[in-house]
Amino acid sequence: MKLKTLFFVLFAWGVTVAYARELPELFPSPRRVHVTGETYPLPPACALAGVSEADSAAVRALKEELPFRVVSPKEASYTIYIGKKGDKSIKKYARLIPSQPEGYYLSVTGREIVLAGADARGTYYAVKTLAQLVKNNRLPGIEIIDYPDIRFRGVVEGFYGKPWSFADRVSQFRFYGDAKLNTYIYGPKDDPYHSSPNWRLPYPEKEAARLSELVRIARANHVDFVWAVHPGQDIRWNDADRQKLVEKFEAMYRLGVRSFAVFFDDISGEGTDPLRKAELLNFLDDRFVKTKPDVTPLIMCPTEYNKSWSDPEKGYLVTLGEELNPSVQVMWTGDRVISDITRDGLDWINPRIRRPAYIWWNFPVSDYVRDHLLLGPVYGIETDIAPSAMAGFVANPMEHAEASKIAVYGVAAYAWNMQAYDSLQAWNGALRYLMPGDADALRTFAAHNSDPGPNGHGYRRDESTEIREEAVRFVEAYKKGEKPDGARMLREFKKITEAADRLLVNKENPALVKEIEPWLHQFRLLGETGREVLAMAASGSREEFLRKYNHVRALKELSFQVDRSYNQNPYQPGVKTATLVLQPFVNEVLVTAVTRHNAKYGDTLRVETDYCPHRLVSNVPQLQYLPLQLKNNRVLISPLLEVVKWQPGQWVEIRLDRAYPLSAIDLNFGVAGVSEWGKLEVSAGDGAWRSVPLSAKGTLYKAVPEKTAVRSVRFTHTGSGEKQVYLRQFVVTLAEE
Ligand code: 14T
Repeated sequence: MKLKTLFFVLFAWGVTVAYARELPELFPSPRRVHVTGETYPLPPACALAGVSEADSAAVRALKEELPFRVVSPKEASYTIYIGKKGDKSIKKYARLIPSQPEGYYLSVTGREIVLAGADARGTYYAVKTLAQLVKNNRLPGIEIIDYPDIRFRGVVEGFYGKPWSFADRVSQFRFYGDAKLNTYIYGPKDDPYHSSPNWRLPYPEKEAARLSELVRIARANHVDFVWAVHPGQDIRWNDADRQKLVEKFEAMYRLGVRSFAVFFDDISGEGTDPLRKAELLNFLDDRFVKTKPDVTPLIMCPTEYNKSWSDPEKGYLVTLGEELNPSVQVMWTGDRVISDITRDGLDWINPRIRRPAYIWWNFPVSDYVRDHLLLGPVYGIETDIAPSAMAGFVANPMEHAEASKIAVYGVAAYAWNMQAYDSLQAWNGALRYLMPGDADALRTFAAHNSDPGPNGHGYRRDESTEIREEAVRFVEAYKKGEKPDGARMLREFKKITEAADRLLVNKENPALVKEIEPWLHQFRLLGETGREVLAMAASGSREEFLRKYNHVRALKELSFQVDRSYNQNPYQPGVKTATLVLQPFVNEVLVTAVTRHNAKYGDTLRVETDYCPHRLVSNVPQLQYLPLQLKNNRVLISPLLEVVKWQPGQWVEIRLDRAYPLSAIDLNFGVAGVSEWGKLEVSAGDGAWRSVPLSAKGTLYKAVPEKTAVRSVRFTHTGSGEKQVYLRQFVVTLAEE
């Protein structure tokens, strides 16, 4: 390298570094940025070149987000050139525009701004980036060349539970515009007109009007509103039903929808057939999608939508890969229903379906752990995947729309620029975006509300990472009989109460506060309980200990009341917070403190933690890791939404911590005829089992065992052949003793 060039490079680099500090953080990270080192005051008046031709959403965003006064070219000393490749206004810059769809070239100098898109959406994104560049009413001298890694990026509203509201969705679309997300797939499991049997019916007028309005707002933010149908549970492979589908698509088209999907997830029976499915989808593709030039490629979700469910013998995925029109996009959740997205995982699926998978990432969805919030950083999506290995990347969110933005922000950062993805940076950015004035309090809350707790999918997240080691150290030392320094733990619990209080009265983001409010109350109680438990551990006098002990009991009862009063859905009712590290910390310290106190003073104080003493044991793989719930005198297996494949000889057992008299056992596997292939048995715990007869009412089965004490209850598949059932209910009710 010549000396002159070297100096130049070092100089340019120095300027870049210096101004990178000044530069507002751009989100998602642009691909190439060059700052000149200058900054300029926002021009009060400027001419706009290209507005008549340019994308209308881009022009509107420009006028809304930047306070310019528009003047005629003659009066102006400053000009904004806006347009897309091929437009006259930006002809001079055409060779600087990246060729990738949605890409753009942006530059700011002392005399002009150039916003040049590869296409209309690219122009819009150039404006969105420009808006982020304004800081203290100044703009930096800058050049940006930018484009996304993944073509379709966004959210699939695909969860079970209360669908998002109109206001939720409007707020999402604005956010997607800011985050350069271009896709929203509408597929709420609990919308009757999306799923069986009502998918055949048109939306009632009022709902249709609302959907139409949503489609319009999505479009104004350059978001493709994809309407999905979920017909698999009762579809018949005949002409009548395929016409019904076309009719429904036509009706949605009239409402403004230009993107469509067909989901075949979580179904059993006829609808799973891959050949028939491919036939139907190709029909829809040929007769509907391809006849309308403004409709985007059809998307489908297979029944075997993850590796653990795919049966290599039956070749389901390969059939789809071979038979489906090449333009049809195929969704995929990874190695499991809920899992990391990895390079190896994509290397496995893509050759089978003969196209890059369209990722349906089941995060931060919480429909399988509805008493928890998933607010932690986005991680477990690999950054060394070739962008071309994924046709799309959409996240399935929580029913809490605003709170889901934390994770969706991370997904947006990842899908735009994988190489630059930094999990913690995106997380912090999201917290500031949602609550600029209370980001620290929100961080404290989110840091302790990220793990879903034990669940049937075996999916876990880090939680309380900054205090975890300290918590372990404290408990270990305390149990050994040492007097560990609790200052750091105490500080954390104080921070928790402060954060909860501040968030409870926060006025910046009322939608978010409303969603998380029950958890904030629970979090506040945790902060108090933590402090008092630490006080018990440190306390010298018997009187003080008793006072703290009584307070902790009161706090625990209050926490129990919150858990029983809010979020009473039938699946995982209640409100849980900080369950991975801090709740166990509180319980361990409490139990140790009370035991020690009892020994020292001869007292008989009792402790109740909400830990479930009973166990589930099973050799049915899908049931093995399901948590048990304890509700008053009822012990139950957390219901599962998926189809459970049950092989002959396999059983599921509730093993109680000791023998109890039972008043009832209730089973609901979502199917009738259960007693023809299975038997229910109880045991006193001595290894001997006796059968109990079942009485049926539809799919509900009930047994009332004799009043002898029972330690274990099990149900075994004693028939032949795989059974497909739903675990709706498995409840053991303990009798009064
Ligand atoms: F279509 C799929 F890719 C998919 O993930 N479908 C559902 C989805 O609607 C749900 O939100 C998500 C998380 O619970 O998982 C899928 O549904 C299931 C899958 C299960 F294994 C629901 C319950 C299950 F046990």
